[in-house]
Amino acid sequence: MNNFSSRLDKLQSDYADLLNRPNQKQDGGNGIFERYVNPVLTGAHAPILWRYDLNSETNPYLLERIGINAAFNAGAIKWNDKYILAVRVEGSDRKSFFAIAESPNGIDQFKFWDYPVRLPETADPDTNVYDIRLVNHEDGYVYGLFCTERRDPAAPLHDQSMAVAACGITRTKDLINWERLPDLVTKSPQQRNVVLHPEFVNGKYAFYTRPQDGFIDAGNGGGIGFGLSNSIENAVIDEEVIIDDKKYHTVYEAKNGLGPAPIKTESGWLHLAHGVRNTAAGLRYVLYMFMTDLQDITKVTYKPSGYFLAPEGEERIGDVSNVVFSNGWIADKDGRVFIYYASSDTRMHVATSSVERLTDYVMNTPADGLRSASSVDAIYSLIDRNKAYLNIQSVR
Ligand code: M1P
Repeated sequence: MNNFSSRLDKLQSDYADLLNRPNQKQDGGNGIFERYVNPVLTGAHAPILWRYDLNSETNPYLLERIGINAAFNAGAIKWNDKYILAVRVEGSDRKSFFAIAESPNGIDQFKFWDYPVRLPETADPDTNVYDIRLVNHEDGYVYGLFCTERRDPAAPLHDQSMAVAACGITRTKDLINWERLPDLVTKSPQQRNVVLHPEFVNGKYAFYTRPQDGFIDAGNGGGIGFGLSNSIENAVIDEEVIIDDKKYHTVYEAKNGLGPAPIKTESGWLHLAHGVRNTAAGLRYVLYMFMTDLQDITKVTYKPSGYFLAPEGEERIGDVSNVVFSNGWIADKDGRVFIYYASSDTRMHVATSSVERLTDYVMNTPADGLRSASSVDAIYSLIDRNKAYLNIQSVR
């Protein structure tokens, strides 16, 4: 066996082992959700066909020709009984693109489809696209709203990092052929983390937005906004209101952004979002949850204090460390919820819960009192209720 064929055998068997690796629930946890031992997708899950020229004449050393750096920030949808992720795949050239991966059970055996998504461009080509949110809208299309990034035309020559982020819109009926619509127009100079609400609101398309002044620094923006558009083919939001603002000394002090489209429950719309605060070690991204009213979807009815899920263990380390980010979850008909989240802009994980448990968490966790004394009050109140219930005598 020459070196080419032995390398190819090893490559193929390692790849098969990775794809077939079973995933198990981690022990312990807080009861609100379960984490899993292995990430569900990494850059190494990218098919060999994408990365290697497998012709021994044109690639006698079987060198990798196209490097894949990471697989993260995936949109999610249940489709033909399969758990589908629209993954942000990032090449070693730093460009992101979308690729569909599917699993029969939502927790392991995720496999990329043969080809990544060929996303049509607008007249103003995207430099980079990422963080797609898939929404099964009541108009019959599956929409993908994503961030499209282009160099800031006002950037001076010496600054090659200034960029403008906007919301790109694409739609499909088969997850294979994607129609590109014009980018969302709002009054904000930058938009990221834009999400389409799955239902019409007053006969209009409803968007959750995240207006921001700068590409990284949210400036006066940074909260989760909301706006309506008459059309999706030429989506324009004239009036944007903030429904969940960034706030001093919380886990969403610097900025926040909605994750996937909300899940409808009997008690309200369940939302998953990310909050960002600044630390001496850089930005820290965590996930948090809240609920909005079924009639007035701009009204936050419940909001637990603090984070729902924060980076732990290996999740804390990656290309952009100390980050968890989610733009995809799937609520199954039986009430199970699969929360897909990425860690440190590097890999994808799943956490499982249920609509019932998440609703209980959101409605019964104390809200943030915004002061240390209120946090202590909340603990006192819980201890006192426990002592009364368990009939334990007080010793202070
Ligand atoms: O690097 C962390 C995240 O930063 C951005 O999110 P936000 O706009 O909320 O700051 C995005 O680039 C996201 O993709 C990335 O995971």
